[in-house]
Amino acid sequence: MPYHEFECSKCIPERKKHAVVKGPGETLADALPLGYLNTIPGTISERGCAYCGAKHVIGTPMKDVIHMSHGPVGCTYDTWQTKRYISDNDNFQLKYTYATDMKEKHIVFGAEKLLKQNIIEAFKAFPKIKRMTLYQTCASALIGDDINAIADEVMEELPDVDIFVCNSPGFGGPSQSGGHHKINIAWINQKVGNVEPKITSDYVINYVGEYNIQGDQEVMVDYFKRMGIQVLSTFTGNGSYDDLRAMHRAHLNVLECARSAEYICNELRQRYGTPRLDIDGFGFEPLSASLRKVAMFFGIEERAEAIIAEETARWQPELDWYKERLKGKRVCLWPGGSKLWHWAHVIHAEMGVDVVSVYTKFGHQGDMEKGIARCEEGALAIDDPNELEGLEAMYNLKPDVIFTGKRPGEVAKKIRVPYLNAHAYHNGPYKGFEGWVRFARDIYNAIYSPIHKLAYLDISKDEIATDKGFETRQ
Ligand code: CFM
Repeated sequence: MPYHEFECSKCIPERKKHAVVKGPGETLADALPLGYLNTIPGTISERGCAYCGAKHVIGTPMKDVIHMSHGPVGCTYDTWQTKRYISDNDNFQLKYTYATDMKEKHIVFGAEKLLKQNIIEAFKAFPKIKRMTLYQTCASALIGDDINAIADEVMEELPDVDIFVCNSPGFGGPSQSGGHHKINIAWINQKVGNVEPKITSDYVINYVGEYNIQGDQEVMVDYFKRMGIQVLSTFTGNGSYDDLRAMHRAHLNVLECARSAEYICNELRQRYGTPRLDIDGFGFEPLSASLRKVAMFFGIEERAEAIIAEETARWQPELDWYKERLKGKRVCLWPGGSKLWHWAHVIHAEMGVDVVSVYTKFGHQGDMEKGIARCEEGALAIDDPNELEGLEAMYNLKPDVIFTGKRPGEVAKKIRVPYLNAHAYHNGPYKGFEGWVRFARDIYNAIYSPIHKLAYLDISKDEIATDKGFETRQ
């Protein structure tokens, strides 16, 4: 039986079908865990909500915009210290956080006036910024505040500003993935086609599903520019609001994270006939294949080959140095969504590590299928895990390192398992040839850092760490 039952979740029998072990020779059809369902009450899921997926993942990376949440101030918590989608606009989108700060009295009497006052105040405080995104939250959606009407009123009173309204309250889907979908569709419905861009090349793309985590977008855009390609917009990392209104004029949508942004690509294909090409910026081989595919579309293959040859010659020896030292290390690959399949096979092939477990917090079954197909036999695959399941898995699998987010990462440290931040990275960017070497270096440091010796120190026994292990203090 491929399903895996956690000891700690025996009291929640519905959880059983959310984890499987990839047995030898097993077909994927027998072994897919259930996915993208409502979280089972009582399991203390670690997912984000639909508002989080819309605002904190896709909306906020837009750089020249005031991002206003209409709701309690706590909804805006996820910002500077957890999100690292930097921009070349002095990180304006990360430095400032805006909320209308709804309180109980607004729930009773409504908060539309409060919202309008906040929008006008925010534009006054930053007179150079003329664009805003407005996010619905559970609190304002439940009382029925009409944020579209307020946005229209403000745009009439201040004709030089433009406001995008995102109706994706926290309860608008089983996880952040529901919010990805909603904001994709809202953007194309409200904004695409409103601006005509200046075309400067025969090769024009939108770079989609790329959020510039620690500079990923800038690395990739540099390759495209070296190939003579004009990147009309990036959806949305380091992206500009008005560039994204001109997405309809690209010749090709180059899609990086299919989990979060395939919806807008599919709509652009239907409405404007723009083809979609899925690529992968992680790992020498997938990245080289991706650059080749984009080049082949435009018939400029030799330009891609030149970049691949130059970058590989520069970085391959460093990657190999790390591969030598990381060979056979056991990894739990526990990101939120699509990174399980972006990374699963290539970290084994190019860095030598073995993937002993994959999980996804909100991925769909297709994501899990690709992830399981690419990880090692015997690996444990978990959908929407809770904290106790993560702990049990680490005790059983004894990984050398786990790649995950901050919250489960801190839990792992407590049981002395090193963790690497798969979401915001430690010392990124991780995309691009140099980025991939940075990733390998971070894994190496996570595993081999002498700091982990200190983690074994039991200060209640008055021990000290020495080169030979632990000794009682004299
Ligand atoms: Fe796509 Fe992302 Fe991811 Fe995602 Fe995310 Fe992220 Fe992630 Mo954190 S858009 S699915 S909702 S690659 S924020 S940049 S790292 S969980 S695996």
